[in-house]
Amino acid sequence: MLRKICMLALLTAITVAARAQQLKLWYKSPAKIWEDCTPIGNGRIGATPDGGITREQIVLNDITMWSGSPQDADKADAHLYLKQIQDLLLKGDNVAAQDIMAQHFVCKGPGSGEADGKDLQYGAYQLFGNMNIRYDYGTADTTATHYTRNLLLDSAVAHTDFTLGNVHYQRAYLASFTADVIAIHLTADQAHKISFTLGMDRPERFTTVIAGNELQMTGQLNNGTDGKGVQYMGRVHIQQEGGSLQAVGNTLQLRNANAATVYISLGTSFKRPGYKTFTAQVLNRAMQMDFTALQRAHVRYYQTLYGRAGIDIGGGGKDDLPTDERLRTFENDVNDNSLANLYFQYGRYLLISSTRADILPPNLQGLWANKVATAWNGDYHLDINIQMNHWPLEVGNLPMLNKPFLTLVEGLVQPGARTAKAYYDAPGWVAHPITNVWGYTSPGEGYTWGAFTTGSAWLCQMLWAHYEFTRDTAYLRRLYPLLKGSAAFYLHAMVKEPAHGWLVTAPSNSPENTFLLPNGQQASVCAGPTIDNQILRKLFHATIEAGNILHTDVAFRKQLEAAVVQLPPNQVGKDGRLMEWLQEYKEVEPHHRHLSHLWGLYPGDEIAAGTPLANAARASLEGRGDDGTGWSLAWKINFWARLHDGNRAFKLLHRVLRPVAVEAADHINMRNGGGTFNNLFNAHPPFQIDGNFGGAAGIAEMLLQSQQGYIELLPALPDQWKDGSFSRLCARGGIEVSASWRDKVITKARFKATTDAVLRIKAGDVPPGMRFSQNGKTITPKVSDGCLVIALKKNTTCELLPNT
Ligand code: FUC
Repeated sequence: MLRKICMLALLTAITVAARAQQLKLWYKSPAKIWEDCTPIGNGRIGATPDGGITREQIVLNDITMWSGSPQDADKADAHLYLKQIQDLLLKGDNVAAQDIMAQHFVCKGPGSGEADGKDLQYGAYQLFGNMNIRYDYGTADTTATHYTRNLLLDSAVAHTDFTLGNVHYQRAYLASFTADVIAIHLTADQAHKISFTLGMDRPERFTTVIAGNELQMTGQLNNGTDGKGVQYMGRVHIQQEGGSLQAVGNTLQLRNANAATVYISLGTSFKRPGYKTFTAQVLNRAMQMDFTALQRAHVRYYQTLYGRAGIDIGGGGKDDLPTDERLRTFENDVNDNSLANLYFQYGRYLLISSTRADILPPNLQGLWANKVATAWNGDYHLDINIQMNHWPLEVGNLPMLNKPFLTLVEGLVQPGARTAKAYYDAPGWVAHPITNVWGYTSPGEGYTWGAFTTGSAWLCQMLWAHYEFTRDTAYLRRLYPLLKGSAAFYLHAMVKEPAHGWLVTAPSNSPENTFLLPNGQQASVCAGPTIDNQILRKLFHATIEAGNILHTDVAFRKQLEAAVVQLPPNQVGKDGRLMEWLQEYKEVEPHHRHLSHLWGLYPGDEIAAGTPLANAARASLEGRGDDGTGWSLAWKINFWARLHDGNRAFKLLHRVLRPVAVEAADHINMRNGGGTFNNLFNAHPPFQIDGNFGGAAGIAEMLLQSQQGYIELLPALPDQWKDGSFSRLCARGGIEVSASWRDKVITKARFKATTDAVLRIKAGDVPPGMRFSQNGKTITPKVSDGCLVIALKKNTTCELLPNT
């Protein structure tokens, strides 16, 4: 009985701890720049209201709002030059190899247009449009008091509240997960006080009309050939209580209403030729519901995702400070533990809000863009960015959000097979460092960065991670052809390097980095950069394991087994650092933002804490320093967590949360200056969402790891996080883990199997004086290889409890 009570108390403590928080972003004044605005989104459409008092701008987004079109950017006879390039690289004449590459081994045509591809076939993700609202308070004095603006993470609803002339006004904004519209609800605590004029526009390519009571915006983006690209339509309806509504020019004007709801329906022709009917149907259906019903359904659905995991770093926090002030305070005073809770859940919130089954994965800005020419075309970069966007997904218990990513990668197989033939005369499929929604797989337009060859294998590793976490064999069956096609490509495309007989990729880059050849010349193209070797080891092992599980392709597996041992091993240089290239080159920029050669430490798993290679990785990290762009800082949190250095990981988290100046919004900084905008969007700068996701993943990595075949509890806990708990983070092997700790020592934990699983816990992470319990009975785990081992059937749990 007592045990049962203990168990109940444990369960309650863990879930309550995670739920007790009211996590929100909040501010005392309207947004001054777009990066102050609170983002809402339902995975397909979204908005960023600025909360203006007399004028409000609400940027609207649709994740399919892409210019450009499918294209064949492959140079069909590139493979004729491959051997020559490879020979030169293996001889050490990288510069001569590059000269040939500049002509023959880049894409055909302008590619991404040096990150300015809006009017090219490459295209760009862009804003849908702006909704502009002019409020009329019937008074010249529009000074507001008691102003607040917030975004509630528990409900995915944003608000603006203020008092003006003794009237209290409230606006609520949501991007409904269930009704698929954006809705804004406006109320006042006195009758007849809601008056506004509402219009829509965008910087180019749009027409607005009023049809009946409906404001419509339509247009067509450039496809980069004849101008006839993606078509779009936005529809806006206002449902009012009292007052009068009329069309004035191309705007809707509401006068003296008691309350109003603005319903916004957005759609494009991207994979939806019937977008006009779709937007009408969605709008009509949504308007059957009043705002309260709409909000209730929205919140209920959202919480089924959001509520799947949480953390609660105890020891206080400054939740009562407005978020912008809070960031500034945290810069000099790290005693704000609940900021980590907020940042972790904000990452999960952004992920839930920016991707949705079978549409598209979050792009460089997730779902939120306020320009037509988004930085780097707002595309999908395969040399860190799209992968980082998915890092918190598995550990953060949102595995279902993996689908759009899988669909995007599946779309690369066909064009990637054409690219594989054209450049390497190889079977299978390959993609280079950038892609878009049109299946771009060709190399980039510049060989210094565009020759990176294993971005597509890295995609496979990410998709394989979903299997590692879930053990879902139906999923594995769908994934397997992708793995096989990718492995087949590299198997064929690699060559033997002469010094050791290792199998290497050639040509390739260590992403975006440049080195000095022994003769002092600078080069970027190389053979067998460390990252390629690490990624391919993982890809080959994963493909072998997958083939094994699915009982298929014995002969192919044998080939992979023979090849995988011929990949170059990780090498340590004279200076003790892990080598980034096959040779010990000096890098041109020692603090370069990419840390590609540490891939094997994170997200890979071949470098484990406490090993000599981990020391080399540490030396490399020390060499690169603790500054960087937003995503680079976020990556470093994960690296330090994997090295089990919690305090250093915390230092990097602190860096990620460094407030950036307003000017950072419009300037690209490639070297350092990463940090966070007022709305907690990560700053590369400019805004780039990968750092948000990398940061959230890093926090989880500090609390739980499972990449070495066993669970590590609190592997990198900083001194700052003395007490706390987390709930339902996921470990590989289909296990949800919840735990509490005090004075940095585990006090209780719970493990739930989401499939038939073998729970393996690092024995050293279980403090003395604790026991395992299942169904109220103490159980004794087996001990094997330094782990405590317990078999768990699907949907069963076991607990780790204090002995008394
Ligand atoms: C890679 C990075 C840049 C930037 C871009 C979108 O090229 O090297 O820093 O994040 O992607």
